[in-house]
Amino acid sequence: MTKMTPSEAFVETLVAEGITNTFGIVGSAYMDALDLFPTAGIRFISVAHEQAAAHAADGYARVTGRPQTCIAQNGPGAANFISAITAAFWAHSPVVAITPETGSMGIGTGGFQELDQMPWFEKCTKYQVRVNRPERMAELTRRCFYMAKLLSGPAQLNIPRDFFYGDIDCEIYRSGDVNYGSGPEEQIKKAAELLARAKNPVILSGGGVSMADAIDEVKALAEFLTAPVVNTYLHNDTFPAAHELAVGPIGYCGSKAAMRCIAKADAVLALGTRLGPFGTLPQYDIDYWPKTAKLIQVDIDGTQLGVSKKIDLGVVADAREFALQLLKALKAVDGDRKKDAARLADIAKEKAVWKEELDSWSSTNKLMHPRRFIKELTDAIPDGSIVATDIGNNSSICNSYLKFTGPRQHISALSWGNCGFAYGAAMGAKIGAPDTPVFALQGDGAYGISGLSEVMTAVREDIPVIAVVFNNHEWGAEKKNQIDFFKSRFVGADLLMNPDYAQLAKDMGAVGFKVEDYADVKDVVREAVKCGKAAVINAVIEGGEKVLAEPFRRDAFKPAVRHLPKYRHLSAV
Ligand SMILES: Cc1ncc(C[n+]2csc(CCOP(=O)(O)OP(=O)(O)O)c2C)c(N)n1
Ligand SMILES: [Mg+2]
Repeated sequence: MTKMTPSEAFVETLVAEGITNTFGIVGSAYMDALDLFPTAGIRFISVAHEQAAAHAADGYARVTGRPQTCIAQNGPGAANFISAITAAFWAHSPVVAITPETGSMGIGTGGFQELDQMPWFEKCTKYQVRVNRPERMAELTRRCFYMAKLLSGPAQLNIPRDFFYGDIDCEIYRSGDVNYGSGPEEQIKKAAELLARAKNPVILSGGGVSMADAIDEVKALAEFLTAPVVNTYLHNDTFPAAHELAVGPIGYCGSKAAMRCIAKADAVLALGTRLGPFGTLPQYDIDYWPKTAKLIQVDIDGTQLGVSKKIDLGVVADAREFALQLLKALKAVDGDRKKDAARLADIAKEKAVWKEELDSWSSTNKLMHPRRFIKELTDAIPDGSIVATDIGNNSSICNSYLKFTGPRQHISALSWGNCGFAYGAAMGAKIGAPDTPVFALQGDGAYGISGLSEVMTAVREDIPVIAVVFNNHEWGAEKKNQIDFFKSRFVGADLLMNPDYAQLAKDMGAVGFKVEDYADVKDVVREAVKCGKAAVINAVIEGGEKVLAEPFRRDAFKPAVRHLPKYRHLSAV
């Protein structure tokens, strides 16, 4: 036991947990601890809005595979975390949100910046703790890191601000590691038998595969089974796109090849995925989910097994460990299995058909048709880059085009679907992978929510991310709904008077590029990567009815019914 202050215990525990960077906005509530950060070797990255701090911690955690932190002033600062922490929750990303709060003697009195922060974070964290005595600072800080790893999601460390002060005796050490292992032997055997019997086994590779660094193991499994590998929604990095068995992602704006391949499955191995319902909805009028196929679901989060689909086998396991043992078990039951040439040919055919169709959609020479621009952009992004994608029509169109070489490269908003995700996440990703080009792909609307102001952060903190702003002068994804379901009556869907984001970037000290011709895209991307500074590419693209992709939620709309005479003209029926 060593005598120290709770601030020292807190900071020393962060150091023991490997924290070298944290994101936030300076605040009096934790200033006594903040003062120690530089000496402790912790860089405090000062952002423009706490939402970006939490997205950055999330992006950093996804790229490094280790818990990362954000910290905020009590009340309004902590409240600004909420949307981003929820994104991390659904991404199973181990973010430790540090929320100093009102002093312990003032809780419940309605003092300055008072917020009951525990219920606020209850539904978006996997674990919460309020430090209830200063003596427990190190223990409960450490606990948050352990729980974030164990439950693979955000943890909240809530600290009454007066508990940073005093003298305590404590011991500093690192929390334990977590490994879910391969699952019970009989389940592995059952999975092997099920897959060995199948004529058309398909592997559905989820975020857990990327998080467990299980690509090689999935590759070996897929090759043994001659099984096409489908990525789950917005997890395009869970299998190398160049592999002959890679067929791309299902879900919104995904790959028709993936959808057609999984539709033919008589057994699906869903690895490292909760099978989120939005990610398996019909798309392009293809109702691809194979309802009669045997379904094996493997995830470290047992609470998610069988939630959205009826499963034949649910295994709580680490994707990598499970895949390793499954291959051994498959070899034991089906050792003579040969490469299935007919299936390989079918997969190649489906991929060729989809490529041809997508190319035909993207081959217009009309200046700055979004698909043509996005094709040029995704071709120009160097192999191995990390790409953070936002939510919007154009960032979703990217799902059809984005190809990755390895895990932890596609950092997306997933089914939390919040506009304003990408820039903060990209900043965190860049901190985690400083030698890798990192892109943030955002619509003009999303960029305005959280992007534009964070360029100041990237400049100030020298975080050279490359933002691409799809500047179509509209909240395109929502405008598409108004086109399809409200006879093009636009309310709040236009973004007129957009500034020149390239010029604005320059004014903020970043490098700015304006692209109005797809022929310039490759050069601009090359320049942006080369410049080594925060860069913004203002891509002025077409918008509107002719170019917008399918709406997100066709499934959820009903014809507009208006009974009152004053609204009758707005009725669709
Ligand atoms: C925080 C948040 N607010 C609102 C929405 C609803 N929404 C979904 S997509 C979208 C439009 C996005 O527009 P933009 O970023 O310009 O991209 P575009 O669709 O034009 O490509 C909106 C407003 C959301 N998903 N998240
Ligand atoms: Mg837009």
